[in-house]
Formats: sequence, C-alpha cells, structure tokens
Amino acid sequence: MRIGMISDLHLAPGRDSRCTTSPEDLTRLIDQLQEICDEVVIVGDAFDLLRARRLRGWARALDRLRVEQPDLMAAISGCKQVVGNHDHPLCARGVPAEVSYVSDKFKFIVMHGHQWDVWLKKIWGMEEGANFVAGWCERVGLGKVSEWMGDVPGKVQEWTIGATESVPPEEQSAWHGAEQELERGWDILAMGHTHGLELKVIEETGKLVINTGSHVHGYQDLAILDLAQGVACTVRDRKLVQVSVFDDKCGGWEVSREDGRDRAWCVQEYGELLEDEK
Ligand SMILES: [Mn+2]
Repeated sequence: MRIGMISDLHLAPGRDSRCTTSPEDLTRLIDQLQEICDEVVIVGDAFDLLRARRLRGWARALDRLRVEQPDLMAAISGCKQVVGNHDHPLCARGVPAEVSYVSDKFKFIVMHGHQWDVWLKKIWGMEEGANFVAGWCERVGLGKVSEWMGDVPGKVQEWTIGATESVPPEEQSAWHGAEQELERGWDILAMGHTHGLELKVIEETGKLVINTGSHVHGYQDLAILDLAQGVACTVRDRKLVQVSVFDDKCGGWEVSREDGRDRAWCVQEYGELLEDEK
C-alpha cells in the first residue's frame, strides 16, 4: 500500500487563506497524488477554521470555500483527513484525530501533532480566542501583532521550563511527542503541524518519523510512504528531497544516500510528480 500525504494547507475563503499554493496547483497536486498512491491523507490543518471573521464561524467559512473553490474542495473530499489544531471543529463532522495502517511489516500512525503542544495552547479556549484575534489583526494590517502572538506559547515554555537545546521549544516538544507515540507500538509515524518537511530516523529504535511540511511558506511539500516496498520520501516543489528505506537486515529505517538506488526508484515511480527531475 502506498500513502501520499500533505498537510498544513491553512485554506480559508477569500483573502483570509494562508495557503501559498494556488488552488489550481493544489488541486493538480492532489489529483496526481491520487493517481500514484492508493490513498491520500491530509495530515491536519487543511483549513484555517479558527480565524473566521466571526467567532466560531467555521461552518460558514467552509461553505464559502466550497463556492469559491469547488474543484479543490472536491479533490480534498476524496482524501482521508485527520484534524489539526486549526481545523479541529471538523471533529463534529466525523474527521478523526488519527488514522492508522497495519501491513505485514509495519504499524503506521498518522496524526497532526498538536497533541504534543506546549501547555499554554492547551488551556481551554486559549487557542481559539488567540487565533480569532490574530486573524483580525492580519485583516486590519497588524500582521506583526499576530506574528508576535504566534511566538508567545514557545516563549512561555522557554521561561517556565527552560530551553535545553538550540531547537525551538515547540519543535522540541513535537519530536519528543512523536518518539513517545512510537513507543506505544508503532513503527512509523507521520505528522504535520511544525511545518517542517523531514524524514527522521530515531537512532535507538530505527523507527521512522515523517514530517509532511506545509503549503503556507511558498513551498509545495508532500511525502509518500510505500509500505510494501519500505520506502519513504519527501518532495518539495516537485523535487525529491529525502528518501528513507527500511533495511531488513538491521530491522530499521535509514536515510538513503544522495546517489542511492532508492532515489532512482522514487524518480521512476513518482515521475508524474517530479517533473523537474526528468
Ligand atoms: Mn497545526
């Protein structure tokens, strides 16, 4: 089974959308992923529902999006989806917090990753309220304020718990959370949320974490996992970035060398997506 993944599109109606990939490009990308993969999963934050013009106006925002971007919304509805922190109202419409796949070799779980957020964001109503205010700051030209608000949870974490590494506190808690989740019996975990695009092998266990990137910083990110082949890869702007392969001998994942055969395999299999590699 082959699973394609994208995350953190942060789509909203009109000018409120933070998605930097055009609706046409995004629709095409999802359609191509559907062709190549058995399933496509949106790993959370497909929509920016907490920044609607009215507090809790998410249902209306979705209705507007459906009118504005019918093709894109149809493509999205053909995908599996897990909720993120910015579209968790979708729980009410049956979108799950996680999906999992079990093959002969691997147990694989997909979740957005906000589950491991710093404590400030977990206070009831805090994130919803803060995003509502941040959304309006951006609309009235106070983008700097909303940026500053976004930095607060990490800073508070730093002040109260102390920074131990050079890694930003929010990223640190995401990686830590992912490792802990893997210890519950999963072999592979995919997450979004940090907006980083990365394949990371946990040194001690050889387990794999796939971070699926975003579509809000001008990049078009995605990841593909082939469970039968034991090959994972990340793609940015239609160029292959990292490839990781499962080594049967040592029973763990490893990140493939630049000139590895596995890269050639990916280029051959995913050619449709990797226009620039040809
Ligand atoms: Mn998120």
